[in-house]
Amino acid sequence: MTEPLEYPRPQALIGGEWVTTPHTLEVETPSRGEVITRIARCQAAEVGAAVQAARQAFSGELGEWASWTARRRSEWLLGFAATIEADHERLARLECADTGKPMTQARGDITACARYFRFYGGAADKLHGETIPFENDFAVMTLREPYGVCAQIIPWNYPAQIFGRCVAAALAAGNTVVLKPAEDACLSVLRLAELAVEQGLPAGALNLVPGLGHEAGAALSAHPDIDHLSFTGSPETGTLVTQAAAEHHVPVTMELGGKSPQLVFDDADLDAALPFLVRGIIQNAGQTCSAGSRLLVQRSVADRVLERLAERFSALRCDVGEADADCGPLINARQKAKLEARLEAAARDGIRTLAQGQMAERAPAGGHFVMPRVLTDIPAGHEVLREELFGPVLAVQVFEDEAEALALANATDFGLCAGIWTRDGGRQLRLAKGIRSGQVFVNNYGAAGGIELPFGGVGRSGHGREKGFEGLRSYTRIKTVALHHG
Ligand code: TXE
Repeated sequence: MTEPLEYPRPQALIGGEWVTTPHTLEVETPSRGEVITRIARCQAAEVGAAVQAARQAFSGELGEWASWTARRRSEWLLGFAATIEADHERLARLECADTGKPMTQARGDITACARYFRFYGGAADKLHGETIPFENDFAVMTLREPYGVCAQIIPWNYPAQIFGRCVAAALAAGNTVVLKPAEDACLSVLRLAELAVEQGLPAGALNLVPGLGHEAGAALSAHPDIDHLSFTGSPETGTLVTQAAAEHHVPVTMELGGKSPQLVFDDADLDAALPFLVRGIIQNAGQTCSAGSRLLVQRSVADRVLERLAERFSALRCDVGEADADCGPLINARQKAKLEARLEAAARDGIRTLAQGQMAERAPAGGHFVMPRVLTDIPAGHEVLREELFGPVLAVQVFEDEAEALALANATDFGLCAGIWTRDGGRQLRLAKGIRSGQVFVNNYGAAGGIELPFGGVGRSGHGREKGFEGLRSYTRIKTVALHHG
């Protein structure tokens, strides 16, 4: 028998203390649509206190964070990776209950979270500036300094992974953090913060202000005393956050989603490609910024690919996260209603559902499920080709040749990822260079999440890079010191 799941406290973490807020918010499990616990509802007052604590921790007035050397930070982060691994199953169960994602995916997310702490722990004491040859009577160096107080606003689709990506990098570089997790899913993040406190992270280094976007999120992005802001979410909210940060000239990193294509040519290894075409869009029920939501397939191979895709999609089963089926629910009723309205409009416009999955037998009712599906016969420029649907919906287009494939791939305001399936080496390189996006995968998709690989978008997908060493650098700024020694 599985033990009952213990939920984290419905509080905020401010200056090393767990703080109760006047109001709290309900947390619903998307798998059943039932309330399972509550979280704190921070507002401007708590956000202000958290920023102040982070500032004091950075300047040395609070706790001992400011005195920690890079090596000490490295040791703490490496130790924290092990702590996450030791709490792996509980964290995965929280992530599964909170987001509805299948247990296997939730476990993978916690493993990735631990890997971020290990990667950035290993990198913390290897980050350095340079010396620059200049005139003979000068010594010039660059110092790579932390920004100071980093504000981080993160979404609900990968709470633990994005926590790892942002928090581990910011702390490794010596910053302090005020993080606003998403109201729709943040239980794993709260548990991670509990573990960080237990493991002796100095007061104020990490502060957590759960709450609503237009309250806690807006207060944090508009706060005059933050030094850097990292946001992951929708382009619309990204614009609001950017505008608020611009008031105080705060640099921002924006990770805003995508409409990423996978291109399949007639010389592709279809056996290798098919699992990636399916997984690329059903993972996390399609609620993944880097989802491969468009399939561009060469006409000469289109029938064969579509037939095999239809077989696979028809065999997909949806169920509650704990049942570990192929696909879980969407995060909430609002996202489900939005997607269903778009699918109904698509059907009215003559778009055909080639195949779709089904609910598993005996799956409990009440969850926010939308069946994974493949759409074909899509008029050029239709909304389902342009907008991020954020559901398990693959939109198919057929192309004749490489030039048309490239034009279709780039016919989007987004530019986050792309997959290219072909054995032709010249074409691999031409397309990798020609596609407008932050990541390109050749004969794979996603590189297994590659936490070491810089990640970020162009255009409406945002700007700035997280993950990998590039992500660590982006939590620092360069100071140039020119020393005239005569
Ligand atoms: O996103 P929001 P939502 C996309 C996806 C999805 C759509 C809407 O297409 O369908 O966004 O999702 C906080 N000031 N992505 O409404 O609003 C909010 O509390 C400051 C892509 O959930 O962008 C949460 O913590 N913050 C994506 C975070 O912003 C505000 C992941 C994201 O919420 C705020 C999620 C405000 N005024 C959604 N309003 C990806 N890139 O992976 C909200 N927030």
